[in-house]
Amino acid sequence: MSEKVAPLSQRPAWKALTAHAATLKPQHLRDLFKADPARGTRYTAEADGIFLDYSKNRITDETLKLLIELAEQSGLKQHIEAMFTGQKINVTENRSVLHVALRAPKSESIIVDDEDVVPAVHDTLDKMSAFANKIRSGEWKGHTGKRIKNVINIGIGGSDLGPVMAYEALKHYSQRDLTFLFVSNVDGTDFAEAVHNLNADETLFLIASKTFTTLETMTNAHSARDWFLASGAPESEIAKHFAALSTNEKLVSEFGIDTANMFGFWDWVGGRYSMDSAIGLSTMIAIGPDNFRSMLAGFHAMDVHFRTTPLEKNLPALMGLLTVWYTDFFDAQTVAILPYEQYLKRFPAYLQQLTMESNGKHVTLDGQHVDADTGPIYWGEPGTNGQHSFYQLIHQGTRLIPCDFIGFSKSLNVLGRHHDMLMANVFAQAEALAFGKTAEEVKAEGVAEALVPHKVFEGNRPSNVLLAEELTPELLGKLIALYEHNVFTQGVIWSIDSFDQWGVELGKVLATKILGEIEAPTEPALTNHDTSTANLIRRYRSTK
Ligand code: G6Q
Repeated sequence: MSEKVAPLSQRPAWKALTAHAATLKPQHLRDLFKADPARGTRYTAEADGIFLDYSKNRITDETLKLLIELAEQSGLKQHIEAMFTGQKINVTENRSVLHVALRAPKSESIIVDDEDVVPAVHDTLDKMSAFANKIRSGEWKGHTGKRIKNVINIGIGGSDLGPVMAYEALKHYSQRDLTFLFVSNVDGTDFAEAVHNLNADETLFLIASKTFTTLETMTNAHSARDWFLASGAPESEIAKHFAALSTNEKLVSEFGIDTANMFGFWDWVGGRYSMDSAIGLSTMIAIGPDNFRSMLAGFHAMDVHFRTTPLEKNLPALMGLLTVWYTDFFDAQTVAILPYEQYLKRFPAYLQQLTMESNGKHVTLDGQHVDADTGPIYWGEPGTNGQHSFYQLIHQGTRLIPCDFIGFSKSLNVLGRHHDMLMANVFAQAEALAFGKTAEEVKAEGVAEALVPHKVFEGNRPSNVLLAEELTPELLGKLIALYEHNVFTQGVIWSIDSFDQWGVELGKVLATKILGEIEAPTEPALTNHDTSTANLIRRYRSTK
């Protein structure tokens, strides 16, 4: 995509939205609903079994029209095509962005640098399936002849958050005689607690690292190797207990991992978009190759929806545009992700990386300072737990916090009335946020005059409700792809590169330097640091 777009503030739709926002802001959702009896059914869209009710947003037909014009003036359709056809849209790294190829059916072909990437994707999936089946069936034996009972994924960031989230999300479908653990933090406690009471001869480590150079992961991987060897296992048996998920064959083999047990992927898969690549091997071992493939089919269905559906019915595009609307025209700084599904407890954490590492940028594709706010802060917790802690602020605080509620018609663990109670809370929360409670309503309840203002709910607080039938592997794939493309839509509007992450580099470089100073045998001068940092390093050195 070399085509230049005008800065945001110069796009006609942006100017129109600025004027429109001023007329819309004083309007209350109560009035918008009153004025249009069909609003609650009209502002809905559905794709592949995911129903989106976006009627409780502070929008009108005019808002939608202008947001879609903005998408058009920002070249959204062209950018979508550019991504799906393998153009190098990650401009700062000169890379294609093809996580969509990871779930493309065998019959498709996607050409990158004159080569069709789809066959290699399926070869890797087949290799992963054979390996996963051997672990699941017990055919794969550890060095003492015992079967593998524990699978430990060692990775960080994109090589951790997706696998953890997917394992938790799909635990219902997992093989329960296998234990899955995830080690990411360089804090030794993470590793120590993971292997506590485990037998090394029943444990398989998956070293998940695209680059195979990441400090935390390599440190943990070496500790895993030491732990394994300290159990009395000979070095020659490492191959039975270590596999690598990586793009770096050379470093994998230098580490001592048999490259027959290496599952590869490609530079066009970004870390935070990699949970459906070889990085998902732990997920595949947990839920089995068939379930993994149905998760991929779910991803693909949402990819097709995003690529082919007109924007007014396009779920990811609508959600992305609404996020731009609140971020830039209502000064909303955050988005709350509120899954009413315990299995999705790590979904908000996963989305934090997906959204904030992608769109936490202030420089446009052509190197200018973006002339609007970008990437909101994503956060959240599963309901109903959050209702008893932070929802107070969402209901009665001074900030506008758009919420995404996620719920399912069927529970995977039917237990008395639990599920109806859970879902009643989804609908109640979205209703309370939108419509609130007026002073008149509070007074009519006989509340003492002095307490009335405290008990008023202003309402007019926006939310989306996403409703699906049941949390299946396929549905999870759709849900993740929905947010991937939602993030993509936002990035296109802001004209930023959603696929690089230069902002994580500086800290890494400084940490390496400081590590040398911390471990230096004689007191280092530290004159290259500010006085605060130098003082902290000195204090740490003298107290550690
Ligand atoms: C994700 C980022 C980052 C990355 C980790 C791990 O998009 O690039 O979170 O996934 O830094 O990198 P490796 O997989 O190379 O160890």
